[in-house]
Formats: sequence, C-alpha cells, structure tokens
Amino acid sequence: MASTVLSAPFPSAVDLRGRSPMIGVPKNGGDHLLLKGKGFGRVRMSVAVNLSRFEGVTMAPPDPILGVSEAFKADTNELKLNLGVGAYRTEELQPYVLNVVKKAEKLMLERGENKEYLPIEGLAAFNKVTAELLLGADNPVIKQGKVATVQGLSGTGSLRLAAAFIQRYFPEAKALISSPTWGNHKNIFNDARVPWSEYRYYDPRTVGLDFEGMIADIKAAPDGSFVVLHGCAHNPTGIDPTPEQWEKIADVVQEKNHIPFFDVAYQGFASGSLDTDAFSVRLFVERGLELLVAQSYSKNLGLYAERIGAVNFVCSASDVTDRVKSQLKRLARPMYSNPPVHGARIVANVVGDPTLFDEWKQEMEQMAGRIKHVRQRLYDSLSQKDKSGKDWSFILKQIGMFSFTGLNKAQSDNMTNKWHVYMTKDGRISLAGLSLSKCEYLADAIIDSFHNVS
Ligand code: PGU
Repeated sequence: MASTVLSAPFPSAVDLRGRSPMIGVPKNGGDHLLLKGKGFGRVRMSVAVNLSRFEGVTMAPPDPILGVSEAFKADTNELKLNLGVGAYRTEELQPYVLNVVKKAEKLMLERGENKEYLPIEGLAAFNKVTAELLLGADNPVIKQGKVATVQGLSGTGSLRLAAAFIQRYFPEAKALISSPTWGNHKNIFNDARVPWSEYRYYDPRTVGLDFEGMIADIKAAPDGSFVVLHGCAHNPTGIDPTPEQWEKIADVVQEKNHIPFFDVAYQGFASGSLDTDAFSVRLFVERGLELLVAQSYSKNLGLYAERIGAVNFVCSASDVTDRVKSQLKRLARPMYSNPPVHGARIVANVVGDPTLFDEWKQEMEQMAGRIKHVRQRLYDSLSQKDKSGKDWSFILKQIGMFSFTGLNKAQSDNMTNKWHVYMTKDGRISLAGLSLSKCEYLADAIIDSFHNVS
C-alpha cells in the first residue's frame, strides 16, 4: 500500500466505478487515485485507501433457524426462551451431553487413540454400525454388499454429498421436497445445482397431512425424480404418514420409477425407539427399491458439534454399490478430503458395544419422554387458559422435537418481540428447548399472539 493516508471517507469500489469520470481506480487494486476535473488538471496521489475488493458483496440475511439463536443470545430479558433450533435441553434448559457419550470418550482417552487422517469414506467401524442401525443388522442388503456407506459431515454434509452425486450422475433429474420442509433442503439443492419442486404435505385446514395432495404431486412429477422423504419426525410439521400411507407412498414411488431420498435426522427421537423410527426406510428397502439415506447423530446422540452422520446408497447389485461408493469418495475428496474422527469413534463405541448401546436406548427414551411430557403440559395449559373453544389437540398428535403451531409470521414476530419467545417464522417451536415450568408462560404467549395478532 502507498504512503499517504487520507482521512476523508472515500466512496466504495462500487461507487468509484459508478463515478469513473471523476475518479479512476487503477487496475492494481486501488493504491492510487487519479483525480480529474475543473481546476485539478491531472493529479496523481498516493493514498492508502480502505478500498476492499469485496465492496460489491451484499449482506446475507440471517439464517432462518440458526439466526434465531444469534438473536436470542443478544436479548437480555430474563424471561427469554429459545425454541428456535432443534437442540435438546434438560428441564433446567441446559445443553445435555449423554452419559454414554462421556463413557465412550473416556474409553477413547484411555486407549490413547491417534489423530491420523481417516480414509475418504470415513471410519470403517462407524460405517458398519451406522448402516446396521438404520437398516437392521440382519438386513439382507447389508449381507449382500448392496449398501454403500460414506461417513458425512453430519446430516447436512451427507445430504450435500448425495446432492452433488445427483447433480453429477443425474443432471436432468429433479428433487421433490415436501411443502413445507426443513429450510436448508432448498439451500442444499440450490447450491448443488439440483432443480427441485415441492409436493403438498401439510394441510392447514386439518393441521394434518395432505395425503391426497402428496400422492398426486409425486405422481405428477417427471419419472425418475428424487423424492426427499423425512424418515420420521417430519421437520417442521411433526406429522408423519401412517404405516399404511407409507405403503401407498412406496407404491407411487415404485410406479413412477422415482428414487427415494430419505433424510433421517431423528431416528429414535420420534417414538423413543430406534427400530420403530426406521420403519419407513426399511419398508422401502424390503420392497427392493434402490434408495439414498442421509443420517445424522446430532439429535439422537446429542453430537451436534461433532458433525457426524452418513450417506447410504442402497443399490440393487454389489458391483454397482462399489462403483457408487468410489464416486462418492471422488466427490468428497476435493470438498473436505476426509471426515473428522472424534464423533465417528463415539458412535462406533456406543452402537458397537452391547452395554453402551442399551444405555443409549434408555437415555434416548428419557429424552423423547421429556419432550412428550412437555408436549402434554403445553396442551393442558393451552386448553385450560384459552376460553375460545379452539382445539389444540394437534399439539398432541405431532411427534418429535417440534410443534408446528400454525402461528403466522406476524404472530411469530409477536411471540418474539413481546414475549421474548424465539422461534422460526414459520410458526415452528422446538419443544426440546422447553421446560415443564415454562409451559404456562408459553401458553400465555401463544394465546395472546393467536387471538390478538392477525
Ligand atoms: N435434516 C433435517 C430434517 C433436520 O431437521 C436437520 C437439523 C438436519 C437434517 C441436519 O442436521 P445436522 O446437524 O447437520 O445433522 N435441523 C435442526 C438443526 C438446526 C439446523 O437447521 O441445522 C433444526 O432446528 O431444524
């Protein structure tokens, strides 16, 4: 940079370019200003100008989910409640590290495990147990070598890797996502350049599943589309198809030659049982369908920040599986080279050890149980306090971490601005971030927002 510093504020690079008759920005990056005009003649000045090459970059909006946590942190009111992000809290509203995780970490420390690079596809012991947890250890597709499992950067990274695969090998195909869905699905497919469209899912009139609409839209989509399905505990609605409805969805997917793409971020969190929550995926596998599954251990093992998950491709023949896996590795290598080891070892130790595995299941039941309690208490508070006769029973019918309240954007804004209840603007609240003792307060906030804000 040059020597003279001018204290007067300077226009940005973009402004300068816009006013180029007066001021020229040299090609080398802005060390010199060339001032031209009446009375100036041609003046060459050396200045250290705070001209960024990135002036043209606009401010991105806050993330609709993770941005809520940022806003929550900035609020100093002591009544504040963060029901934005789907992250489990204790009754004292503190983050929770599972006991089995602590035990697994202790074991790892005692063994003095190293920090060498993992292979591109991740930790072999993790990949083995994660596919077994998803599909059932005795599933024939595992025995027949028809499952390609690659460790991913949690659910998001696994979805993103699979989306990159779709873009590379099925450039004409589109993804079908539910309306509504987890907001990041759209970002993932947009960034991977996979076109997507929505299928009907939520019916605001019944506050339930628009099953007819869902089936009709999946039928109407071009053959061979990738149908993104939430394996259990649909986010944000908390409404899952019944087993019979899953059968019908499988019929249509099969008929249309679509490829199911399951997002399994809550295995164990919907019902409290790992097997029950894997029903949908296992049903499609049993039918002999080829499919993709992204898994996450953020919620069920509380490993949010470890970024541990996997992408599984179930293919119809083992030689195809090997080729698919080789291409997933090829996609991963230039993106992040190989995945982190810590979370993978935790999962491998917990799921691979019968004692820890049993303890995990108990802890998960407790977590899922606490959420069910909170759900019931919130419903009771709303029913008692709200004299309008409104039926709040949809809250009890929804499952998983969330409740989709039906509050619109203005009402959700009121929840935050007046009541300091932080939630996403689609009306979703995370019951995992709610305590029994805060249910009454939340009920007051919901009733006020629902009846007094249009
Ligand atoms: N898929 C679904 C359906 C999810 O709800 C989430 C997390 C993920 C994938 C990805 O989670 P990973 O942590 O990458 O494994 N959704 C939460 C967490 C916050 C977020 O948006 O990432 C949520 O509050 O919706």
